[in-house]
Amino acid sequence: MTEGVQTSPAFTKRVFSGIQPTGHLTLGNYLGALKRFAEVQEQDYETIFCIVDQHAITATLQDPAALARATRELTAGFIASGIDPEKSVLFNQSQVAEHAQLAWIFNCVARMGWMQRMTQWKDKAGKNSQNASLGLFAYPALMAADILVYHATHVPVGEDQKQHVELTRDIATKFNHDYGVDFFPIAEPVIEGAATRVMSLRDGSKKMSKSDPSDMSRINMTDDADTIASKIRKARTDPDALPSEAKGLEDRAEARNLVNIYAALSDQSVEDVLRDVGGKQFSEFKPMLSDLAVAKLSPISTEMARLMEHQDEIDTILRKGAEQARAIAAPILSRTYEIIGMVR
Ligand code: AQP
Repeated sequence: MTEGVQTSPAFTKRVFSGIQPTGHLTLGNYLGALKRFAEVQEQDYETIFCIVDQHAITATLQDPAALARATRELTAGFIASGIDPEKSVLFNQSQVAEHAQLAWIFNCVARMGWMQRMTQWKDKAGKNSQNASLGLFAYPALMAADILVYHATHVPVGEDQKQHVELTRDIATKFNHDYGVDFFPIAEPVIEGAATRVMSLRDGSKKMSKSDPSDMSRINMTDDADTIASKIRKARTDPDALPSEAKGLEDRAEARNLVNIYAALSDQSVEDVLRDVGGKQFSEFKPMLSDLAVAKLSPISTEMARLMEHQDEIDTILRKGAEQARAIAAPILSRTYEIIGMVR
């Protein structure tokens, strides 16, 4: 057996998660992912975080200069949000070939029917699925490889990625069963906090997304204080005052979204927030939310801008992270090939 690779269920508690460099980071990425990553880094886990640039080319052609810039900006976003490259492995996916190599194996494990059921595939391919890339269809197999090439056991994500982590579990289970091994862990999605699904500021039924054509639908981590305040002032709401209990938000998607954002940014429960703001009109609540968002996000965007002036340092961090990542991934891939019968 390849040295250093566990095949028993006693896997190291290891976190893996990634973000696509597909545009400016949003408040949704921050609350659903980055803020959580910084928290788990301080807990009892090994932590591996990845800028998934190979996923970023699945939906549309990316301008090469924009992709390179977004990769560095996202790295700066990770660091400014509290990911410490001395404590966590931080790198971009394309520097570690093992992701794509294991993804090929998983393309042969996953079934067409599994992929066709993925809601992200249906949303992103839309009505014109014949014209979507094969990469977009196979996206979840690459994501499974991202996670399993490190034998990661825990995957912190926003609500929208839960289905992909479940598919990762299916792939691991089928591989283990097909080859009669207990080799890949059955990774757990970790979906916690008040803002696991931050919604668009313009439409409470749609996820806040980097690629939404309307910039007013999202708060970007690079927005300045005036822009944040203006987007929150113009956010869609209803005419009623805020309720004092969470039950009162049930049929009020936009109001619920703003309260969830407030709760997540202030590290409080929704119930605690409503105890303070219940009865207030949005004309009073929105400025409170703007002040809080600016206070929390400005230091991060200032630090991101500072880091972006030192691109060589960012590139060095990514290269070093990739070396550390390869040291974990290479023996796991090698053992995978042995299990399959691929001569080494
Ligand atoms: N609105 C959101 N609320 C909570 N979490 C979110 N995440 C994304 N949007 C929200 C979480 O951020 C992590 C990285 O996501 P991604 O960039 O890899 O892909 P995505 O989920 O498709 O994010 P976007 O912003 O919608 O990107 P585009 O527009 O490029 O598709 C994941 O953990 C995700 O759950």
